[in-house]
Amino acid sequence: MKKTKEQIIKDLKLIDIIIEIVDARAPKSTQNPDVQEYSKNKPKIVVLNKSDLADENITSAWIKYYSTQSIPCIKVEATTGKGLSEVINQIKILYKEISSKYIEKGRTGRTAKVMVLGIPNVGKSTFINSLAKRNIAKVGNMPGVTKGKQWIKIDDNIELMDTPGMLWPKLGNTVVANNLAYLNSIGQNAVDNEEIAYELLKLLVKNYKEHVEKRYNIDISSIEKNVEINNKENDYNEYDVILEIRDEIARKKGAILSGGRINEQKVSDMILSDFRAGKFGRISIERPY
Ligand SMILES: Nc1nc2c(ncn2[C@@H]2O[C@H](COP(=O)(O)OP(=O)(O)O)[C@@H](O)[C@H]2O)c(=O)[nH]1
Ligand SMILES: [Mg+2]
Repeated sequence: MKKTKEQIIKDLKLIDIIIEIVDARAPKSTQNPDVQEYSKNKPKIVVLNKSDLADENITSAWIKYYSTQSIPCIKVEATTGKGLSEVINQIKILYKEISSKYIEKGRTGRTAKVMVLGIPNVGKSTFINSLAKRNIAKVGNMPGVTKGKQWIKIDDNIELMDTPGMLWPKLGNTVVANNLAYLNSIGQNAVDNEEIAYELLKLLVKNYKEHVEKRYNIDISSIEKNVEINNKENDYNEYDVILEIRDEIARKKGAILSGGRINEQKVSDMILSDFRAGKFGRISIERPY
C-alpha cells in the first residue's frame, strides 16, 4: 500500500497534468481525496468513466457541479473510446496554459507529461489502452526519467505515462463504503454480499423502481401491498418490504434451496452481479446535490 503511494508521489514529480478517473455512477465516492494533496497545484481533469452505465441527467448534473468549481470534467466511455477526443482537447488547453508560463520564464520546447490516477476498477487501464490505440506509437524509455516508464505520445508536445497510479479507495462513511461495494471497488472478501445486496436493492427500489421491475418481471407495488396485508397490526416496515422483493426475485430466478427456502446467498450475488454488469440499465447511485 505504502509503496504505491510513494511511487505515485515520486512519479508525480515528472507530471504536468493529472487525469483522475472516477466512476460516473458515483463520482465522489470513487474519488480519492488524497489526490488533492499529491497534486499540489498541478492542473487536473476529472474523467467520469463508465458514463454508458450512468443516469444521463445525473451525469450532466455532476458536470455542472465540477464546472462551478472550475475543475474540468468530461464524461467518457473508455471501452468504446467515446469522449476521449474531448479529454485530449482539454489536455491541449491545459498544455497551452502551462507552456505559456514556461515561455514567460524563457524555457521552451518542454513536452507536457500526463498521468492517470484512480482507485481500482474505475477503468484506468481501459482508458489508457483506448488512448494508446488511437494515438500514435509509444515513446520508449525516456532518458532522465524513471526507468521502465513508457510514454504514449498524444501529440507533438504531450505524452501520457502508460501505467496508471493506483490509489486505494477511502471508505469515509457507510454511504461511501456501500457505494464502493456496489461498484466492486473494494475487495470481495471485505464485504458481506447479503447485506450489500440488501442495501443496493433498497436504493434501487427507491430511485429506480421501474428498472428493478423490468429486470426481474416483478410488480413492486403489489409486493408492498401484500406485505402490508400480511402484517395485520400494520407494523410492517421497509426492511420487510425489501426482503420480500428480494425473495420474489429469488423465486422468479430459481434461487431456491431444496426444501423451498430462499437461497439468500445466490439471490444476493445475482443482484450485485446484475448491477455491476449494467443489467438494470443506466443507474447513478450518487448525486451532487
Ligand atoms: N461499461 C463500461 N465498462 C468499462 C468502461 N471502462 C472500463 N470498463 C470495465 O471496467 C472494468 C475495470 O476496468 P479496468 O480498466 O481494468 O480498471 P482499472 O482497475 O482502473 O485499471 C473492466 O471490466 C472494463 O471492461 C466503460 O466506459 N464502460
Ligand atoms: Mg488496471
